[in-house]
Amino acid sequence: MENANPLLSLGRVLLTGAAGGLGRQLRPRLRPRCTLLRLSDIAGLEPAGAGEEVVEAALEDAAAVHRLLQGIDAVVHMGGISTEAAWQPILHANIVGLYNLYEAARKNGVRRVLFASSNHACGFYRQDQVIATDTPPRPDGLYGLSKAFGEDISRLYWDRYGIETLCLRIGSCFPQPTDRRMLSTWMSYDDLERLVVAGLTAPVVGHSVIYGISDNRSRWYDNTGAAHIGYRPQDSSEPYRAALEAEQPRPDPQDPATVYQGGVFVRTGPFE
Ligand code: NAI
Ligand code: 15L
Repeated sequence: MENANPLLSLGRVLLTGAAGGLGRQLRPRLRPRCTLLRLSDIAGLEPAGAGEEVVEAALEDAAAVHRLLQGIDAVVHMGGISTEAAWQPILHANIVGLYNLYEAARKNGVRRVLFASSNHACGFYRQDQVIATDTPPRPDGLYGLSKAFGEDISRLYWDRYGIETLCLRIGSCFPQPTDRRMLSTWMSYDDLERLVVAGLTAPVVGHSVIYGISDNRSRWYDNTGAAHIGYRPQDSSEPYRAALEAEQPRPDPQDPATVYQGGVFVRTGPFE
């Protein structure tokens, strides 16, 4: 954690998915910078501390989501189904939930959203390709499809209502890379914080896409088109390479999970 400057106020921020892996990382990192940090999830949360509000809400509950966005300046939207799953939960949390979120943003006058998209919106690009911030989605499953929907609904609300959204095509945000694929997709928690703070403080976001990755040597993503966000990753997967390559067998080059950027997601499911 760094740059915890109490003079830098991010305003009144809503963090959804606050009980999740990334939400729990962001909570203490954002709180010192916000006038108010409103935390929400469908799952239980630690009680509110100073400068916090805790509100349990299901994303598919339109009235609850409307109340959630009242008096909010910006939303960091981490909530929802975060992996490949059956259609019904994805439909409720990631499709209906996003519609509810953008309608609530419009009705409450919220000006900016950071939307946790995913590399799986583009999982069927090949690992020997480098894709850019204007590369269209190529989802690798229902989960990736729901993230592509998020990128599209946020563009609609920018074009029509001027609500800014930064779509974070997050790679693999975990304490450290744990397989060969993550040498290309990994983002550290400190870089996640840098990315979210950059997205909340950039003077102009409009509707933009940025890849959520650290400064990895091997990469499939080119963030040149998102230079206006001012995200400067400082970590890298490289220090983990030697141990990972020594521990893990060379993958089968014919396996679709090795051919495509989405990895095993390209052959996961379907689920009923
Ligand atoms: P997570 O699964 O740990 O957290 C998601 C949170 O959303 C959970 O606490 C869950 O209770 C909540 N949630 C699920 N359904 C809900 C509903 N219907 N209403 C309200 N809340 C609901 O996921 P994680 O790892 O923290 O990821 C956060 C976001 O970032 C997710 O949207 C995920 O798709 C995205 N992402 C994460 C990546 C990673 O490497 N961790 C990579 C790419 C994208
Ligand atoms: C994601 O979108 C998931 O939320 C996360 O759990 C990882 O599977 C990540 O992608 C990844 O591709 O490593």
